[in-house]
Amino acid sequence: KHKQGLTVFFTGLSGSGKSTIANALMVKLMEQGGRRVTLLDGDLVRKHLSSELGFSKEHRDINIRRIGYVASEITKNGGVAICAPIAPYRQTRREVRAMVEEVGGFVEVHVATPLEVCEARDRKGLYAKARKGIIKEFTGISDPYEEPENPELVIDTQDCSPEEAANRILLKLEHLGYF
Ligand code: GGZ
Repeated sequence: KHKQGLTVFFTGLSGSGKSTIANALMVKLMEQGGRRVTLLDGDLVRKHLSSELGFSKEHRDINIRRIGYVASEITKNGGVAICAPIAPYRQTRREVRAMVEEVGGFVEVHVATPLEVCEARDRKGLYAKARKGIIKEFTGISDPYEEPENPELVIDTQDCSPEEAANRILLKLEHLGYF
């Protein structure tokens, strides 16, 4: 297990802090050295891999399956893939887990910042637009988010900084035997 490839799969609402924590985790893993780390951030995947897709259930599922496939290839080759999409559907996350677990490790991290907090922060103004109906099918407002039932780790950003969150994940990875 020590040298095995691994996918760290974040899931959570828009503005929950997934990207920030994923970046902090990537920096820490790179500092440790040893393993190649690839960050598949939601925004960059949308730009480079899924630019033709919208936010219907069908399109989100295609997006998540693409991310899962790339993550499984990285994992198969002994690398570390960090993914940070919303990934709102339980069944689709389950499919990705199954695909990755065939070739290595899968660690699901639920960034469980409550909707009220994400909406109050509203860093990009998207929640305001979603409330007005300017953005349709917005996760948490007018589209579902199915909470993970058995994630390896739950992080609430109200009681820890991105730095602390990344440390908690590192600790978890050590306990699970990946490092
Ligand atoms: C949710 C949306 C939507 C809708 C645009 N619903 O906070 P952000 O801006 O930077 O991250 C969100 C990102 C979500 O893309 P994902 O690929 O992670 O979603 S999924 O996993 O469901 O495929 C948000 C922005 O895109 N965004 N419209 N309607 N988020």
